[in-house]
Amino acid sequence: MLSVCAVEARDKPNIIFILADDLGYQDVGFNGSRWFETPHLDALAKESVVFDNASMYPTCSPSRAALFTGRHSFRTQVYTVPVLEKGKAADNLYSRWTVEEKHPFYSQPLRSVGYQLIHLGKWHVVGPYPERELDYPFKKKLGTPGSGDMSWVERHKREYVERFYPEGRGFHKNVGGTFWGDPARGYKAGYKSESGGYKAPFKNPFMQEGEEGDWLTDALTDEAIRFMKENKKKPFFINLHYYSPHRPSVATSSDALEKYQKKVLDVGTGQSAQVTKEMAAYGTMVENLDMNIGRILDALDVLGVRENTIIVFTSDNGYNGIQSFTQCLRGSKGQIYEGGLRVPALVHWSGRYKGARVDENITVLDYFPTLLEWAGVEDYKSMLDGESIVPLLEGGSLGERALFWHIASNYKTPANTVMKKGAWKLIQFLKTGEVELYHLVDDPLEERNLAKSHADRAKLMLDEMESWREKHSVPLPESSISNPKKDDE
Ligand SMILES: [Ca+2]
Repeated sequence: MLSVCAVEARDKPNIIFILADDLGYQDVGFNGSRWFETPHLDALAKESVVFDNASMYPTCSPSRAALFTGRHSFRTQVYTVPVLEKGKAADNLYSRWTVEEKHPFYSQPLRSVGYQLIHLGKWHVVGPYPERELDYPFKKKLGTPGSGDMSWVERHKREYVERFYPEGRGFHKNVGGTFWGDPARGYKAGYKSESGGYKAPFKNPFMQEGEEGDWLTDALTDEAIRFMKENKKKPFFINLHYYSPHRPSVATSSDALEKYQKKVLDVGTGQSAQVTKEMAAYGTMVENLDMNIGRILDALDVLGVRENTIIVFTSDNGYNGIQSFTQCLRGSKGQIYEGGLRVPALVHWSGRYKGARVDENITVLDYFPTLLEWAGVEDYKSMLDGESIVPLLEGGSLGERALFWHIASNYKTPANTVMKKGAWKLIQFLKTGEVELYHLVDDPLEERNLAKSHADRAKLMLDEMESWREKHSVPLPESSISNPKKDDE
């Protein structure tokens, strides 16, 4: 009986889920940039299914909570990065940082069917003080220890907090994952430190310290390759969630920095001729990330497991407006316009899927059910909000789906619900009730709000959005125009 199970487990594909942090849709060559240098990804994209309309949430925390659980923000109560939230309590449902145990992570069912799993890099789905998150909803936003304050470390290695770490969620190993949203947190000077946590010493208490000159992204890749070698005979799952290229923007070398500072204007994307030092440094980090993806691909070839390994590559939200630019999309990280939501996304399985570009909408919620299908998990009973994208990978369609984002706290955009259906996108701001309607094919820059000129379409979509909120009892901030409690006042 044991040997039968072993054979079945070995036949499952290996999966590598590579998540970049804050990498914009057009910060890669395969989506039209002539400024960024991503030769390995561009070559991979030619043999992959590339998604042109893959959307996440506009910030890290809600994207990662939704990715791991396959559930909407209002279920995990993670709407925005907690420390970034702005404004009065009445205008916000303040976010959790720690995802509660009642929401299973995809790593748990994958482990149950025989995968060997490692998480590397940014985790961010546990808060610094989970014990302060018991009394929900919160009266004020959550806080965080200052940069360089390591007083939380020992507490996080104990039982109560450990359960919210990768090993408590089904992974066999964690390298570098903690509550940190960026790697500079070990340094008192934070973003102003020369290292930024990218250059050793990393000061990350959840991974082995590097030697002078080591680069964090390279070190995480080394650990991923080691794990592949150790587990090449078993199905492995590598959750390679790089910290890079999130701020702080640290140049990989002075030569690389100089190269990006001398770049000429890319006419297509508008990526700049007068580049800031920050953007040049970010360019070096994107190039380094791409080089590391090349290393992963080479390792798969050397181990002879490429044919049976699925690679997902994407980013957790749009580009940070301080680090990058495109003239082809509106807005950036933190905003619900396409520059904030849309990310590069590809799926590669050389043994199975042909290279193609897909324009159907997919969201962060679709990965969990897709992973279950790849892993052959047939008896998963827990609730999921997305759909497997396997039909799209095989040249089919998922039909015209209504997709939703509910962001009930304020950061760069006031609290809102967003709905996409085909090329149409409706935004309702919760406090004012103001509505914006865009046709993303005719108007990719979201410059023409059609809410008045296409009032019938806007009403139809608003009705569908309100029914969706009603059906799922989606909570609203106290000051929301649609909040029934507000009407009673
Ligand atoms: Ca991010």
